[in-house]
Amino acid sequence: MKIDVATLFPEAFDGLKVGIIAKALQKELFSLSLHNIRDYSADKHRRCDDYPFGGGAGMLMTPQPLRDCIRAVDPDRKSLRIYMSPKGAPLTQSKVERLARCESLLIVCGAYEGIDQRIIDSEIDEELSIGDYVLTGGELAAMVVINAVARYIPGVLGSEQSTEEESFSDGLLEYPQYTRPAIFEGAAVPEVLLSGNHAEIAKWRREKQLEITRRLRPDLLDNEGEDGKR
Ligand code: 58G
Repeated sequence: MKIDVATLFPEAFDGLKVGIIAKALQKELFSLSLHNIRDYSADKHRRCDDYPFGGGAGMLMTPQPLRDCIRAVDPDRKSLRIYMSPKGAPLTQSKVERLARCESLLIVCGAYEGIDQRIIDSEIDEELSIGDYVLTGGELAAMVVINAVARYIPGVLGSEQSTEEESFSDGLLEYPQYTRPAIFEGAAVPEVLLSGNHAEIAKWRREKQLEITRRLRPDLLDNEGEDGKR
């Protein structure tokens, strides 16, 4: 998997240079290339912003540097081109799985009050949102996508961790988990987990998943899981 990012703030992606994602980049399990949109500005002052037609507060990203950056990075339109935006389609675990199956992604990060609509219309394949809130730039949202996608790349997670057996893989919330000691500040681990009866443990976990999902996220039970996984 190859991931390209177009951004005015490549330094923001230092946030990916720690932990499991950093290790995966070192191991070259996927590549991450950051492209500074400002380097593509034809303006003598390298400006990338301009006033919105029709008026209104704030500035927009001007189309020329974005178009030239996107076309330089992905000249043959081989990448799935994503623009991070609060009006994008919500990012879900099943969308993450689909993105992880792509050969290459190009994630475009906006700034100011957003980008010229003509760039979205002519250069972007998908507009994605990480949630119903506005950020000052698309960088944090792009890092969320990259982090979530990276977990599906073979070798990124340890063999003991799995993307199959986790929250959302069946459209339900996770069951509660416990480690040693068996009693902590007077609170005991549920007896069944110490029983060694794996059928009983599996049954208990599934019941807990349903109970917790019913209580905290009943909306998730309305369908049969995002991709009919239940
Ligand atoms: C209003 C203000 C609309 C992604 C700014 C668009 C990006 C939230 C998300 C923008 C983002 C999200 C400029 C800054 C997009 C542009 C960017 N905010 N919820 N902000 O995924």
